[in-house]
Amino acid sequence: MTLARRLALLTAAMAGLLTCQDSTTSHEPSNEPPPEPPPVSLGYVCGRSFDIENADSSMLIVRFDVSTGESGSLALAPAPAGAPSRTRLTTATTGEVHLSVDGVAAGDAANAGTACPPPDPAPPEPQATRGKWSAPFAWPIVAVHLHLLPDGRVLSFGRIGSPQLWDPATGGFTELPVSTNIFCGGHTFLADGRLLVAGGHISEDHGLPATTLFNFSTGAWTEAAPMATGRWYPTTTTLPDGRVLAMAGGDENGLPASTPEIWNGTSWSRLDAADRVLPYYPRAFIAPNGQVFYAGELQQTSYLDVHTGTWSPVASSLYGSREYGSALMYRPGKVLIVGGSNTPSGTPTASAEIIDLGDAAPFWRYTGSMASARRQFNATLLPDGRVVATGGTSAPGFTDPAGAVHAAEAWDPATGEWTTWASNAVTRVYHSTTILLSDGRLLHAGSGDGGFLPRELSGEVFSPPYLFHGPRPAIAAAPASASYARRFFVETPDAGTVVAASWVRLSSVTHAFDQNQRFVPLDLERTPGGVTITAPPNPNLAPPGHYMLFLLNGDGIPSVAKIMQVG
Ligand SMILES: [Cu+2]
Repeated sequence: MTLARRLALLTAAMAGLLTCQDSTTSHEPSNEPPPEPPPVSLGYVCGRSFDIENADSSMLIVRFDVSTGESGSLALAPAPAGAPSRTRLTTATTGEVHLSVDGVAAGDAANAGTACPPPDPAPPEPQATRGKWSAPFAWPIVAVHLHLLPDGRVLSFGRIGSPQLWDPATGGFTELPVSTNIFCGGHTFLADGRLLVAGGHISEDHGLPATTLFNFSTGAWTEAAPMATGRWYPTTTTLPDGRVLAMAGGDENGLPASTPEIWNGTSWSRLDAADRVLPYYPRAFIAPNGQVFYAGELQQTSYLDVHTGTWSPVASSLYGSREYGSALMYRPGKVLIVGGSNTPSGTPTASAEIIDLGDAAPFWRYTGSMASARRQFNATLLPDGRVVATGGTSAPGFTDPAGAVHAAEAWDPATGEWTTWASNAVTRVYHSTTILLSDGRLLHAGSGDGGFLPRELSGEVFSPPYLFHGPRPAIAAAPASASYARRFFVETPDAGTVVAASWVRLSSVTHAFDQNQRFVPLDLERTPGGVTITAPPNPNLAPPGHYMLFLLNGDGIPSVAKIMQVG
């Protein structure tokens, strides 16, 4: 302790004594000197980043409070001999940071608002702004139906040939023969991670009533009790209680399968009250109120209450019908519909609309338009909650490859704007598919096996720009499962710089619509050695099943995901 510090303490103690002599209250003078300031220093770096130095030879836990209300705690590494340790803190919000250790102030630093220099002094490579496509690589079948399994592998099937399992880690394929023709079925993942395929192919517009289950842990297909009617081009939706709704499609006789059915785990029951003819592959999502939201392709969007079988109108979308457009729920209760054609095989649109089902009176409004009009394309969620459009055609007609769009485009919900990214090599239109892989890349495959198109026996992998922006945060450990409204701890060596976390439900896509994907932002608190995440309060926001857990740092760079079972 310095002499000045000792004198200051002595003066303070004497002042305390003098005060107490005149006092009739019980304020006893404290013989304890005020605690020494922790051996910690805080300095602003740039952006929302600060450096914290620890001069102590043992690990220290510090608490940080940002003037915006954000707070958390961090573990500071012990100081190596002769120099303090340094830990980077990136705040999620912009404000002054106050540090403390065991309630003792340890420093303040304002956010000076300085822009961070680019991570590399060299001019940025084009992939840092536009991303990068791999060369096409052989795929044994046309991947008309594409799914990310709970173990991170990829299942695909099409019209010709057996289903194929692809392991992104090795690039190897495994054939998985199935006895039912599940081409043109609808599919979604059950709460336990098995894939349910409803229906299948007899001929054009004529569907099978089959129920086919795929177990990723055994690689086995099994037949379960069939539906009451055949379905060709139906949609299946995993309900908040783990049951599955099957809607629409063509039946065995080529007539509309207008009565929805519900799978309870062993058998189907008809929802007669909900009888309604809908176009193929309805774009359906679980809404925050627990009902099924029908977002198209019809212009009139509506809720289906599966408990009563009642349809109720929500709002009419603005553009019109969106045949072979895409749709997704980009946040719980927020839906994007994009592209498609207002008349059958008509000229496609580049426009996109959004609705927030959390509004008192939800309504559709336009967001930014894509650079290219598209139909027969895919819209896919990224770990940061943006949406990428891939493939499709801008030409009128059912699937004219002359209008093929090769550029990927990314939509940012924060701005409503689309950004054009790099172009892939292969024309992928009708029967093209795209999914998010657990390493944050996209797999784009399929096209053909219909529509008088070439059979594209290949896949391409897209690395979005965020994979060229510097080191990725890592997940050292995360629980295998999570329960609603409960907290769970995710261990990461990058706790100081992780500012966001998300769940992305596994993809199960065909015909321009993913019946399973969904994006759920997660609340996180930085805690020593990791982050503590609070799961959403109920299954309406995240229906039971498997999700990729991503951590994202302050530069928007995602970790490799850990796949968790939510329920
Ligand atoms: Cu088809």
